[in-house]
Amino acid sequence: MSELILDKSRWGWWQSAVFYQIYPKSFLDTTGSGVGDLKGITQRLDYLQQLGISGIWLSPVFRSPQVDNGYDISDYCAIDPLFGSMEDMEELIAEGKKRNISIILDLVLNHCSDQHPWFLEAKKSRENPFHDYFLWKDGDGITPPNEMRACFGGPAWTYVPEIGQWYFHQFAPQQPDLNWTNPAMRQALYRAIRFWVDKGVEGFRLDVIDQIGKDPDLQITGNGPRLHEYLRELSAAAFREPGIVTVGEAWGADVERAKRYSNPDCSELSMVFQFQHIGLDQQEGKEKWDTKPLYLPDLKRCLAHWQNGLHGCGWNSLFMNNHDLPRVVSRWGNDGVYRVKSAKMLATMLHGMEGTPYIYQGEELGMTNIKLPIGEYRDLEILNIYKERMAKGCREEDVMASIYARGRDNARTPMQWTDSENAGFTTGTPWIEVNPNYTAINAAAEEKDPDSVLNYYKQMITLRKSHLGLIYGSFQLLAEENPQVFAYRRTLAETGENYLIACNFSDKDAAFTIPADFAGARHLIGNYPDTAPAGAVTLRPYEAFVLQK
Ligand code: TEU
Repeated sequence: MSELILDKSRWGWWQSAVFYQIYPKSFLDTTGSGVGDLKGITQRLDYLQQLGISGIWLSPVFRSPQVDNGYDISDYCAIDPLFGSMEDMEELIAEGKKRNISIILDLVLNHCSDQHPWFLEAKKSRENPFHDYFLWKDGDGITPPNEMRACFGGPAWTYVPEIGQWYFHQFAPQQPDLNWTNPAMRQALYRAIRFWVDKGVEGFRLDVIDQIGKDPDLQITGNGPRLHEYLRELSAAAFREPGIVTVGEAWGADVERAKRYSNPDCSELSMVFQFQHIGLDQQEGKEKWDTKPLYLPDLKRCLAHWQNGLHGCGWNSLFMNNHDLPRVVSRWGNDGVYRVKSAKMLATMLHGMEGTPYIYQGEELGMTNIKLPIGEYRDLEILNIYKERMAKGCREEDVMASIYARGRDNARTPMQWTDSENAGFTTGTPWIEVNPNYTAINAAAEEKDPDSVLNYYKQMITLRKSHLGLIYGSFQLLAEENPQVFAYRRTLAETGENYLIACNFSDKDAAFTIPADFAGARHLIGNYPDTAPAGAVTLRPYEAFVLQK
């Protein structure tokens, strides 16, 4: 059945797919440089095929000064030598296709690098043809044009004394914002995208796409007035083939907006990453940067709102973590004694819903966050937070506690392949510390252990692919106020399929009543060996299962 649904020439194939995010710096190093590379990804395609995924979202591998690990692109049509060559990319695409694994590239279209030739030209003079590719304001170099702050700290404006103007940047000063009001700039981006489509790339993740319609004069960053107009133009110009999958990163998306983004008329994108369930703020003053403790009823209500809001008129992406967010087992699960149980529970909760699931590398192993001394962190966001808060007089242990909870590098440590030195990630010195728990948590050990998190992910992915109701069924939240249990039904009227997904989010027993119509139901998957009986039951710590009736 899955082959039928996963026909990649058809629109919508990605609805039955599971995608896997690779953060290339930390995946697998084949040269001893200490940094992962494209050849390393090609080497592990068999591993990914066995996992059952249909596509790889590859964080940026384009030429870049790497100020923000590739999210600062200096050439959209070249591979950064750090990761290998164009031939390596062509080989990855071809080897991926042999295994029915699509390559989805990460397009950073809101901004580029200050080392991009466009910007180097633009800052030469106000008359330069590339000047208008960026957003400028006249000024004296002392007072920025307005109060806007950049996401990684400091003002959103940087002065270029040679031309007496400030340029606008929502992120680091080395990431100048592109001017989307300029049609020539937009066409230049579309040409770069077509370059990759012609190479066989089958999809794109669009970085901070809801920020392209910014208007610094009006102090607007996300959801600008022309945003959806730009997206429709982009889609028509660059994503013409029905098989191309697109997922936009949209921190500012609510359900109403997401319906427009993921409208089945294909006028914009396939789907967006929305962040309401993640419960973290994007920017707006870094005081709000800290993680919030999980309150399960809120998470359930939020996800239910998205499930029901997009059913039949849009499409959800399902994810719990990525390269910007804490590892989920450390955040919503339990990375101590219940690590394996809670990682499986979280997988059940996510993969049981309607939408396209995304797995962040290492999540399938139950990899955990790391805590490092400040000097071992590499991420500019962490380093800025540390500097800003220390300068304000915060206590160092408080600053570090925030960083341990939310810092991006905690989830960016190398993939744990084996129990040998550096987790089998590199023969050199890794660019960032390997989590010392690799001796216990690694892919080689999990492949051999039938009860591992890895083998559970494989089963869950297989289950999804072979049950239409888990892909397309409607969603109904159960036991909304229960503070420990997240349970829901999935129903596909056309085929008469009914599913019950029940997940205990706590390390205590939890009472739950299995609805009467599930008496005698089939136990499809679960993280405890024995089947739950019907009626009033006790869910054991982090217990999760899927029943079918
Ligand atoms: O992230 C968008 C973004 O706003 C993040 O900065 C996020 O708010 C923050 O990391 C949370 O702590 C995208 C990329 O995913 C991220 O890696 C880039 O740094 C950023 O855009 C700039 O391109």
